[in-house]
Amino acid sequence: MIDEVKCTKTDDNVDSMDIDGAKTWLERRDIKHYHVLLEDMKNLIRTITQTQLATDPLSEAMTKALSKCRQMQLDFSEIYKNFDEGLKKLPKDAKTSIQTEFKKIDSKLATYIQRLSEPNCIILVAGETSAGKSSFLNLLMERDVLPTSHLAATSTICLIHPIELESTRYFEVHLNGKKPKKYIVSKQNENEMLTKLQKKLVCREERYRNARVDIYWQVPLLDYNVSIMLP
Ligand SMILES: Nc1nc2c(ncn2[C@@H]2O[C@H](COP(=O)(O)OP(=O)(O)O)[C@@H](O)[C@H]2O)c(=O)[nH]1
Ligand SMILES: [Mg+2]
Repeated sequence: MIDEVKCTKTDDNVDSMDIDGAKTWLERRDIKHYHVLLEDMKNLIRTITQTQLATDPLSEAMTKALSKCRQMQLDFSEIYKNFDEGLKKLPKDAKTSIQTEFKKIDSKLATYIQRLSEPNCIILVAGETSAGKSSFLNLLMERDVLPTSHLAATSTICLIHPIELESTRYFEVHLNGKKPKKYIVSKQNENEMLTKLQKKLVCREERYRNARVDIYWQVPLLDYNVSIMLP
């Protein structure tokens, strides 16, 4: 079962990089080089990522935790499946009395089994105001994306979704009952867009009550099926 656990990034992303992708990857990390050939750039990227993975204890801890989380998901899924099978085999009257006692048990079991089969995992970052949550997440994103302050700063729920290294960064604002609005972040407008994003994250206007902002950004330490929630 452990073979199904896939929590670490592989070299696949580097293999499929084109020259622009490789250049962007190196530029974003401020890595100076004199390579002109794509293959040379890819080799440099492979060396950097492998060295980082091998020496980064945080990355190792994160991989272990995610792998454990996935294993627990699979174990729970197995328990629910066995329970569901067992329920089906019960004599009719016993089954009916269980269904009366635990309302909608069949559909609940089906929902849980379905949810547990999805590899997505949300990491909740919680702590007191000024504990350093936003600062920590900015470190993971390698950029001051979230506002930080000794006073209460982030007041809107944030969901950070790691994206591929060369993918375009963007954020989506979900206001109550409205179609989400998408803001694309490019190399040219990055500062301006981050200022806009931070304004939205600290906004205390009534229409921002229960708002959620989804941020699509590179998080080199995390796999793509993990999201971070900052309530
Ligand atoms: N000295 C120190 N200050 C920190 C550290 N992390 C965050 N801060 C500061 O503490 C304040 C609150 O941090 P912030 O990330 O906004 O906390 P949050 O409310 O939990 O999101 C900011 O002024 C940060 O600059 C840290 O590790 N050491
Ligand atoms: Mg904060």
